[in-house]
Amino acid sequence: MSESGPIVPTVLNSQLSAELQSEVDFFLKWGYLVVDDALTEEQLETLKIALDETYEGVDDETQFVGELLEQDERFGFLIDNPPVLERIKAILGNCVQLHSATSRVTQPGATDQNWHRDGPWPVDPCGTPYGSLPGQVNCGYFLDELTMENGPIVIVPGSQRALFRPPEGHPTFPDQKFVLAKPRQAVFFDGWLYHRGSANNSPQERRVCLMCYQNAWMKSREPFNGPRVTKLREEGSPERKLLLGSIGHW
Ligand SMILES: O=C(O)CCC(=O)C(=O)O
Ligand SMILES: [Fe+2]
Repeated sequence: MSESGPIVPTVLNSQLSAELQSEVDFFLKWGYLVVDDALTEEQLETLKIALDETYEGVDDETQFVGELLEQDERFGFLIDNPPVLERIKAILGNCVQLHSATSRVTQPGATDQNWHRDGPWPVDPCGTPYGSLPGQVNCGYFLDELTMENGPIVIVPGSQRALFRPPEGHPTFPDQKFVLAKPRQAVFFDGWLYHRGSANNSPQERRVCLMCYQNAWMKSREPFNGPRVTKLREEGSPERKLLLGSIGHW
């Protein structure tokens, strides 16, 4: 039975606790945030097993699987995982939807990714004359402890507001930061933050699930129209419906 209620929230910005407000301030300034206790031990184990099974049928060269929610029902809780969604809404407001739900398994020997931004939209720190900035926050659940060997995600804190694109390749930035995330943490990064996964020089795979959120008026990359997601949306709470794109057009 689905809960009833309006799908579009009636309030955009909720009152934040002082602690949450300071996390939002940090994110706005630096373009990233490490969230502790984003997963329980049990959830972490479940995700590892579900992800390994998802990749069993996938050819070794393929490091990326999209439409993660269609792959296995055990990924479903990530849609509105409370420690993450609470902070996403604190940053983006309550009217949010998923842009994509993906995973990447970086194989031993994989080389450095190039610097990139996830968001294709042109960015200006002042927004438009009207004021609005598009908001996209990617949330990475790194299932294996990130070390300098297995290829941490590298970011350039503050680069989300740079008026120019990142350089080609993966040259060193003086202020770059290797984020050595632990398995139960989640790493938020702004869609316009310069980032890249670094080379995996360890003998083990390095696994990540990426849940990407954005303002509900933005276009999503994934269709969210497969059988599993359709059922999750139909049976889900109003908030889940919104997150899974039930507002097809405005
Ligand atoms: O693997 C990573 O650490 C980052 C992946 C990434 O940036 C992407 O898939 O767009
Ligand atoms: Fe990326």
